[in-house]
Amino acid sequence: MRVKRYVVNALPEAVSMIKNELGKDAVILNTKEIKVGGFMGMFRKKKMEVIAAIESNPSKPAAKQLPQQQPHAPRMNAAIEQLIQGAQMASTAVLEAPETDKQPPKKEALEREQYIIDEIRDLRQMMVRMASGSSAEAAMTEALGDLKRRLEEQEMDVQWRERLIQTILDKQMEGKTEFTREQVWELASEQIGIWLQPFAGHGISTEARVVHFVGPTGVGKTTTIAKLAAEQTIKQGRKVGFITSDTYRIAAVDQLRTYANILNVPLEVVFSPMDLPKAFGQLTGCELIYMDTAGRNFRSELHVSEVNSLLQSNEPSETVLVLSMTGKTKDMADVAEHFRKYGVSKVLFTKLDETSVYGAIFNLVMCYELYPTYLASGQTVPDDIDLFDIDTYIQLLLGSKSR
Ligand SMILES: Nc1nc2c(ncn2[C@@H]2O[C@H](COP(=O)(O)OP(=O)(O)O)[C@@H](O)[C@H]2O)c(=O)[nH]1
Ligand SMILES: [Mg+2]
Repeated sequence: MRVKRYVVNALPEAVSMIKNELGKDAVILNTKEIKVGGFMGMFRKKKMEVIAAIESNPSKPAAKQLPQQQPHAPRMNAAIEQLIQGAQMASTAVLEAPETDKQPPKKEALEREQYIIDEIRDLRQMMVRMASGSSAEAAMTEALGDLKRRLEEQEMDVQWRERLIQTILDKQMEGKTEFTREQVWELASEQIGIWLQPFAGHGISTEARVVHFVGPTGVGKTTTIAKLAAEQTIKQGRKVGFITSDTYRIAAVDQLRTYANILNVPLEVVFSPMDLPKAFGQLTGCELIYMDTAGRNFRSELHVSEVNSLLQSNEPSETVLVLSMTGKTKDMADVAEHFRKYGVSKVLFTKLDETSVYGAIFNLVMCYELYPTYLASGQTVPDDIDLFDIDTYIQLLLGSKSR
């Protein structure tokens, strides 16, 4: 029989040392609290002395026999069993030993037995906690993996994706979270909500008498104007007027004129900024004027500055950049960047019905500090438009929290 003494801080520490050095068949014969070090009897540290033994023909150390990938739990259980065995042996040995001078008295032996039983109970609890912790961690890792994939699919910028994941990991470290997919989704939506909050809920200013709509060709400016005008005239009972400077395409004026006729709204056509004062003069009776502009190659700053010259007015006014969700990310970013330079801060996204990828909204809002006003999701005038709402948007972005 080979016997070895270990001095450790706590029992679990000894268990792994014993298993490595003496193998899985080793048993713990005795444990006791001791004090070591110090100076003249002071500053001594509490330690634990563990005596373990193995039969003379021991099996190989357990750690080497176990495959590398073996999960923790079975090894833990083996360790618990071993400890119980060891403790039983130790306590039986102590109890059955004749009471010679060298043996501890019976009372002490009983106390020691109780001590060992308590230790084992603590150890078992600790191991159960560790085992359940590792399965929760696996669930967390899976949920975070799902979230990462979702955000990638949604084309959320990588820097924001990483920040979001980090925030969730931090929460996990603080122990403030469970590890389910639902919980991870909730944390993600809470954080995205915090980021978007400063930009949401503004809509188009009710103070503005003139609202200009700018943006690339075909994004849906004219259709959007018709939708908003219908809402203002029919539901709010306000007097609305239209101005269009989109004279590049013959059909463009006709398109707005058709809506103007349906809604019974006056329309003025301007060919240059010089025509603007006259047009405003014609619309003095209107509480609200929507101005349609021609879509140009707004990836070029020159065209942006050109349209900007049309937007001058002495009235309280606001300019809304219209972007289609079917546009390419890089093109949308270029347009947003150019218009941002000219002070345009409101944005309206169209054609949400033609995509299932919504990250661009978040990216543009955060990157250029744009205020999302409305989301349009269809060709039907006036129904297919809604005020931007954070919760609805986050729901689109993150999708269902259950698989
Ligand atoms: N699917 C879809 N089509 C839209 C939406 N908004 C506008 N459109 C369509 O996009 C096309 C271009 O719209 P238009 O208003 O003329 O764009 P503009 O050139 O920016 O004025 C038209 O066929 C519209 O019906 C939308 O939210 N969803
Ligand atoms: Mg148009």
